[in-house]
Amino acid sequence: MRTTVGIIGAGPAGLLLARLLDGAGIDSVVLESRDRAYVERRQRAGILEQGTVDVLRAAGAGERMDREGLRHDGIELRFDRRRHRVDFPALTGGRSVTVYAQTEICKDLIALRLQRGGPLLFEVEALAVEDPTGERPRVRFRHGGEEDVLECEYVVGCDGFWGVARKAVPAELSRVFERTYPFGWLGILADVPPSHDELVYARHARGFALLSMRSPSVSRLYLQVPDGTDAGAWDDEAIWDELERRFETDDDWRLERGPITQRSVTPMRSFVHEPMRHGRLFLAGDAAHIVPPTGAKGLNLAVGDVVAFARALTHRMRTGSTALLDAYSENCLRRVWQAERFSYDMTTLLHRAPGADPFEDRLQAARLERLVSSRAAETDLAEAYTGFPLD
Ligand code: RFL
Ligand code: PHB
Repeated sequence: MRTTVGIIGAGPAGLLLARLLDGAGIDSVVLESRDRAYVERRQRAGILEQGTVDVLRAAGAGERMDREGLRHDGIELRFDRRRHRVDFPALTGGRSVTVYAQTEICKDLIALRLQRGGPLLFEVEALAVEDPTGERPRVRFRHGGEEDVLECEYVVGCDGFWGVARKAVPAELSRVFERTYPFGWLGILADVPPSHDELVYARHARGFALLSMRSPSVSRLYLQVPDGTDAGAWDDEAIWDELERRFETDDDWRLERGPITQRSVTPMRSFVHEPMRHGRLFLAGDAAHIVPPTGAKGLNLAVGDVVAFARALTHRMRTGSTALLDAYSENCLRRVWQAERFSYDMTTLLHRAPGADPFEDRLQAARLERLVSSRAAETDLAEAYTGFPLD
């Protein structure tokens, strides 16, 4: 098999990249180790920055998002039983975010790709990227017990944190920057209308909680839990009781309960691999960087990376210049580190670290107080949350 761009992974990064290359008349092959149903069901992100929405629309993948996505003009910060709304358009000159689940983006992009005849190959596991610095890098893969090779001009590793692409960068050229956090998120999906019309980020002495949603009838909620928590260890009523405690306010706000249809625990980490390019191998999305989900940035960063790669390769095809491909890593990392900073700030602002001492508690309270009393501080949050421009 041969192609111009070999794409490993059919998450949002790989699927959108294939779509963008299609639009530019550049052929690609997408290899995905899981089956289609799995990829379409994997519950993850929910918040799209304005720039991500614009990219999906321009790629012709925005039709259902425009119909079913929910525009959100703010979030609520909740602490000490108080509620504070951050008004995005007022603080950013009109920017907002959209709630549209990652599962739905993947479904839309998969349908579009298959409609055009693919190639998008499920249950094909990439084993290694070979000769990434040569003229013809290869992806060795396995399908149905048989091994084969995909010959490419470029390989883009969109294979997430646990993928193989990153391993093709020699250790002596790799630099890894990392933080793990001593807690995770227990996430649930519940068949109940969201108890608030915008997201609620709550800091509580018992730990962080987040109220989000997937649609007007489906809620998505998260609880900070100790590292290593087993999702099955909590019964449904215990989850609702704990959510209720952490969202408590002094007014008559109430948390509605409903049947829990899915639950899982996510560990939290910050991770950046530099550089994001090695020869003709490019890393994009979670394959190159992870942010803790508190800032809702992971999916949006993945989109930024593949937009940058598609532009750079189109530029190379049209002009012969490799300038943008050469600048790929540096350009992406600038945006990545801003998202790392913001996600770290949000995480340390709102979570209760086990063993946090009273000094840290007071500092957290002071940071929150500052946020709700200074327009400058609030603007900083609103700008980062709604996203920095893609260029
Ligand atoms: P993905 O989605 O992990 O996709 C990688 C794909 O590669 C496949 N794969 C392979 N295929 C072939 N051969 C191999 N050897 C392979 N190894 C792996 C995998 O099966 C998979 O299909 O990475 P991608 O495309 O970079 O997308 C990144 C996003 O998924 C991720 O950043 C976000 O989900 C993060 N995230 C959020 N991001 C946001 O922007 N907004 C949010 O609100 C948000 N909430 C979240 C999140 C992530 C969460 N979890 C579970 C980590 C909430 C949570 C709870
Ligand atoms: C989600 O809806 O899954 C979600 C929303 C906001 C976050 C993280 C996750 O910060």
